[in-house]
Amino acid sequence: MKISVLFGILIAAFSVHSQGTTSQEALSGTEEAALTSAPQVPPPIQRNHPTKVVVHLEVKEVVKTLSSGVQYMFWTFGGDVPGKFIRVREGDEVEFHLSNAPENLMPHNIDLHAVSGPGGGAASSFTAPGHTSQFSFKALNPGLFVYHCATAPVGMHIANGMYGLILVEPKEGMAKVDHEYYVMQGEFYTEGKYGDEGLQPFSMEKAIAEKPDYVVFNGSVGSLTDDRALTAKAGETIRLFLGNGGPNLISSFHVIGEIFDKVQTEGGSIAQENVQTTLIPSGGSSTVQFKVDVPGTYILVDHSIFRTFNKGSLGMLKVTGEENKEIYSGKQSDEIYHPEGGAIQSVEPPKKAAAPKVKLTTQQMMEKGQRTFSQICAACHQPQAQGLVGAFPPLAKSDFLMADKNRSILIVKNGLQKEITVNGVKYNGVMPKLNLDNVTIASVLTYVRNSFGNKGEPVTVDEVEDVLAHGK
Ligand code: HEC
Ligand SMILES: [Cu+2]
Repeated sequence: MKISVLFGILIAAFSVHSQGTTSQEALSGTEEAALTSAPQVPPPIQRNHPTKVVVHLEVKEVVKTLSSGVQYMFWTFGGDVPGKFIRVREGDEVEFHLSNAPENLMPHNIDLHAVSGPGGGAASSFTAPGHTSQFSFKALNPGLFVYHCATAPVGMHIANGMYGLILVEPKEGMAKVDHEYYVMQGEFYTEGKYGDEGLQPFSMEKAIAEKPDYVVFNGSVGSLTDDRALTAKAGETIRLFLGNGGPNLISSFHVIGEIFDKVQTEGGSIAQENVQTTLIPSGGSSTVQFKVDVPGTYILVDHSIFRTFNKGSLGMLKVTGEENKEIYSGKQSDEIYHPEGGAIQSVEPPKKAAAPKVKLTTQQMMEKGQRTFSQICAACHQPQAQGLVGAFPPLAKSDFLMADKNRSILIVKNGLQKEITVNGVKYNGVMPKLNLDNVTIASVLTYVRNSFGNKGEPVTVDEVEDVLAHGK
């Protein structure tokens, strides 16, 4: 008798407890997710029940400023690096629509670390230019999660800026703060050195060596400095949602002049207190919270400090308000922390040059072809066109390439997806359709047919037009 009563109480206690820890709440309603660009964060979730959240995210390949005078072809989730911030609630069903803009060159997908399922959604979201894919997942675990592109070559897609954060708020909500901001670190690997001007192609070699030229917050040098700094007033509380896209480096995130009152290490649930520097793994996150007590400019850094002063990982938090001499009695000055590069002016992305009416000389086509090769083809076919065993066929001394000029024009125009044999080795991969214009196709083929040990006639624009008109 007594035992069964006790048992009943235990069962009751257990079922109450289990309701509190698993997502048994009923799903109701549908809403479109509010997405924001860094450093903004969507507003806290007011719902006390899970719902269906619809996310529309568009991948765009865009030329933007990496540093003053330096442009880069970024691959983005939503037009900027990092990608849009997504905020949902524990237990929500997320219906994800990934669109790949028609003018893009590459296929893309998304792996969200908040997904419980194969690839984090990667295979289900694989999307060619001009297409939209849809898949759904249940946000089972609360936390701050990274998402990124996972299309081959994965490292290159991440290095070009394809990462962002998704916050799954715990069902009990998060403590109120005065400001929430979104800051995500990432490295860029360029052909030129830090500061070399112009449009900089991605360097696969430096990426493999893990030697970036740029380490930045929010996609560019100076994204959070001067009039783009984060702001607050003395006495206010701040929460930073921090992410690290990598693709290689670990961040030692620190705010000069502040101590984090709370840190949810690696974006997890349990808060650690009174922390100076928090490690953010590549492909990981950290949520930090602190109160700013006195006015001044606080500097956000990766405390692997050469990155900060020589590669760009420097941001600012400008705090206004009343001095409090008891907490800090000193002359306020940010001089010694002033960024060496100075202010960044935003630059309009250069317009895509219209196909020139003038005929290029073979020499000019070789030069244009070389640029196209290093910006587009090298990522897969490798910098010396030597190919990658089991994945990408060589263009260097390729019997397949040199055997049929017309066929090579069609491949570069339309992509290729069938079994082929190059120099006696079989390949069966996917070369995406690259949306190149005829001058570019002629130039890049002229270049590859006369480089890397190949020797052949140039390919003219007339030949390309002719082959494409007749489809053979
Ligand atoms: C995203 C990766 C990727 C990019 C970028 C790419 N290719 Fe390819 N390419 C491939 C794959 C994979 C194959 C083999 C396809 C198959 O097996 O059906 C291929 C095959 C070829 C072939 C025929 C095989 C050979 O070795 O001769 C040529 C020619 C070629 N690519 C040229 C180019 C040129 C020129 C560019 C740049 C304008 C380029 N590719 C960009 C992945 C790529
Ligand atoms: Cu991608």
